[in-house]
Amino acid sequence: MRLEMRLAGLRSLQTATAVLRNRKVQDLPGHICQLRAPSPSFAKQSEHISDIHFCLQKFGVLKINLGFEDDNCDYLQQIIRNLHQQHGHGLPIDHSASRGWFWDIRPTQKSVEGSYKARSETANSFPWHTDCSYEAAPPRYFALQVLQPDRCNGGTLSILKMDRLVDLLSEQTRSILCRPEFRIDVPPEFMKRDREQHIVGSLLSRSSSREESFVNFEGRFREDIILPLTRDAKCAFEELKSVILGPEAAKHILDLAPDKLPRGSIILLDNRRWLHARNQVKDPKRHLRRVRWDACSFGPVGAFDDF
Ligand SMILES: O=C(O)CCC(=O)C(=O)O
Ligand SMILES: [Fe+2]
Repeated sequence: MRLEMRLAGLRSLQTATAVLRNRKVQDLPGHICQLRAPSPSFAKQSEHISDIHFCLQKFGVLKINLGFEDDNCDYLQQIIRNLHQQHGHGLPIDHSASRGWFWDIRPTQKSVEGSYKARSETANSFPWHTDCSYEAAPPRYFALQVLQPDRCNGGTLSILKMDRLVDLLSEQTRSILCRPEFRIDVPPEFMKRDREQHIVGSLLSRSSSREESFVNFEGRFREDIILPLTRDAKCAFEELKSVILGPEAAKHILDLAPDKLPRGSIILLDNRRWLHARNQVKDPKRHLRRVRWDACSFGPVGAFDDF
């Protein structure tokens, strides 16, 4: 019987993970499910693809441990094609003709004067954010494959579940964050001539999950490019920021240091249900490869389009 069907009706995460553990999915501390892909052929097995889809839907996070060398990311490419074919995920958007679906995250040499480097090409820390928050249709999922972890005690990826933050917000703040009263600027390195330089939208969106009876929230966030457009939005944004940086949220942060994300591991995340951050990269050879897929529109769009 299919895993989804066996799990239908299960209410608690603990029960679900216990069922998963009996199968071939293990649980990392902090409830991150792990799958093993012992050989490249796993990318073609529909049961393996169903397990990945299930974990992404249920938990919004999953770690896959590869049992083989794959610096070309062929396995990852194949599972995304199969998630598309078998479970309706949208395919990634090409970064460019030469880079295709994949983007290298690693510190590069200084860029040519006047041109901007993407921040993923620097060694800087990234505060809490969701990817592509400035897009009307941000990708639902992204994956990072570790080619070279940071060997100098830097470059740790941390994740924080959106629901945990929303629990800490007042009901009024939640409602305001769901209103399209925020300007979100396209960062300079992604600004293209003749293209929108900002969008106006909400930071939260209520989504009724198919499996659970309660409403949960999806979010987008990147502090340096968000401008609240009303007095209410400004207060709600301040509350959200203080909750993200506060002691209660800190209890729920999962730090994925290199011992948890070694070479050959892939972390897959729901970009709307988890925030992520990275501390400063110390190893100049740290190297991850990123792919983002399943872009779809986020929440209601702007009533303040003239801002
Ligand atoms: O380097 C990392 O661990 C994460 C990078 C990241 O968040 C990004 O490129 O958006
Ligand atoms: Fe990111």
